[in-house]
This record gives sequence, C-alpha cells and structure tokens, in this order.
Amino acid sequence: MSRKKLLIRQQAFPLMFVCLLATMMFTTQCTKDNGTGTVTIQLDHSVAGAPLELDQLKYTSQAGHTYSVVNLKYYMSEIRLTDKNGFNVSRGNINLFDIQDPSSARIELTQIPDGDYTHLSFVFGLNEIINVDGGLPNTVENINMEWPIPGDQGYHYMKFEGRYDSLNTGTIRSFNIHTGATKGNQNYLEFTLAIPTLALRDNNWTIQLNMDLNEWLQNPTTFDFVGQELIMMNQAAQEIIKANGASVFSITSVKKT
Ligand SMILES: [Cu+2]
Repeated sequence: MSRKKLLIRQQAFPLMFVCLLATMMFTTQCTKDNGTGTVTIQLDHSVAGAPLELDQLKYTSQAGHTYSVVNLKYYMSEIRLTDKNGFNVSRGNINLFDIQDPSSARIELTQIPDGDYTHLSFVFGLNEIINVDGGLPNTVENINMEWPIPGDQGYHYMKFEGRYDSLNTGTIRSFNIHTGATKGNQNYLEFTLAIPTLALRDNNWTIQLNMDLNEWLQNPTTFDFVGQELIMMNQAAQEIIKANGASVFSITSVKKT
C-alpha cells in the first residue's frame, strides 16, 4: 500500500466518526418529533348561558316552567380526536360524569401523538355494542345507571333530574329526564365538533366542553315536563330530547396547559 493511500485511510476515520455522530443527532431529533401529550377534556355545565347552580328553582324552560336541577349523570364514549390529515386517535375512554363528583368532569386522553387536531368526536350515551346488560364493568356507579325496563338492554345514557313549578301555580313537582335505548330504538347522539387550534408538540392541552342543560328542553322542539315527568318507556319523548340534544354541547376554550 502506498504511503498516500494509507494517509487517506487514516483521514477517513474521523470523517466516519463525524458521519456517525450526525446520524445519531438526526435520530435523536426524529425521536423528539415523535412526541406525545395529554389532551384533557374539561366538562362544564350551564343553563341558558349561566353557570349551573344545583337546587336553585330559578331557571325557566321554553314551556314556561320555573325549574331547578338536582342531579345530573351521563355517559360519554367513543371519544376521538381527528387531525388535519383525517388521522383518528381514540383511547377508548368511557366517561361517566356525575355532578356530585368533580373529578368526573376531567377526561384525560393520554399518549396522543404530536399533530394538528381539528375535530373532537364522541358519542353521548353508549352505542349498541356497549349498551347491553353487563356491557360495562360491575362498579356501583355503573350498576346505578342500569336501565330497569323489562325487555330493554343496558344503561341509562343520562339522568337529568330536577323540580319545577307547574306554570308558577306553586305546585312543585319532580321531573326525571332519563334517556336510553328503549323498545329496540337506539337514542344515543354522535357529535363531531370543530376545534379552533390544537397543535400538539410534545405538550399538554385542555379542551373545555360545555353542556347547556336548557338546550335539552328546546330547539327544535319545546319540551314540557307536564305529562313527561318520566320518559323511560316513552320513545316519542326520547326522540324529542335526542333532537334537542344536537345543540347542547359547545367548545368554549382550547388551551395549552
Ligand atoms: Cu331511569
């Protein structure tokens, strides 16, 4: 081997080392680009735009009744984020919100890959696959949501309960808007809401999702508690509540947290 060739070989070593280092740095960079974060959905509740206060006989339904809210529980499932390329991410969360348990207002979607997310989708209630007897774990909370109608399956989607002054006559009565699948009819709702900006870059975000309870009682159909205080086997009432439900949710804020 000539002296010149040997010299080239010796010089090639540092060069290879630099290449290797560059490759390693590039790889590290790639790993960083494949980061993940948590997207938290924070549930808020209002009545006709004002923050919900329990046990206050001060709200007015479109049918003309003064009413209060004493209890609120509901399931959200099939929660999904979609990015600008149409890529879907789901973590399989089935969330039971209970107004008596503030921690149930936070839904954490963990290990969400970096991306620009444009839509939040979910099922209000439970779809026909989950909503069968024993379809959910046997916790006290789920058992308390079981749908008790003989011949029907599964769980309540929602218990929205309160009292109302029957057209201000001073007679206070109770209403129980209990929704679910009955007589073979699926009454859950599917939502897809646009997210203004959610650029996940190895960080965490919070979406505030508000439910306005008054919207269950109006738009497009005025729901009157009279004659509909209990609606579990009343499919016509279930359909009114379902149609009114299309306007109950709105995204009020999307923030890096
Ligand atoms: Cu019920």
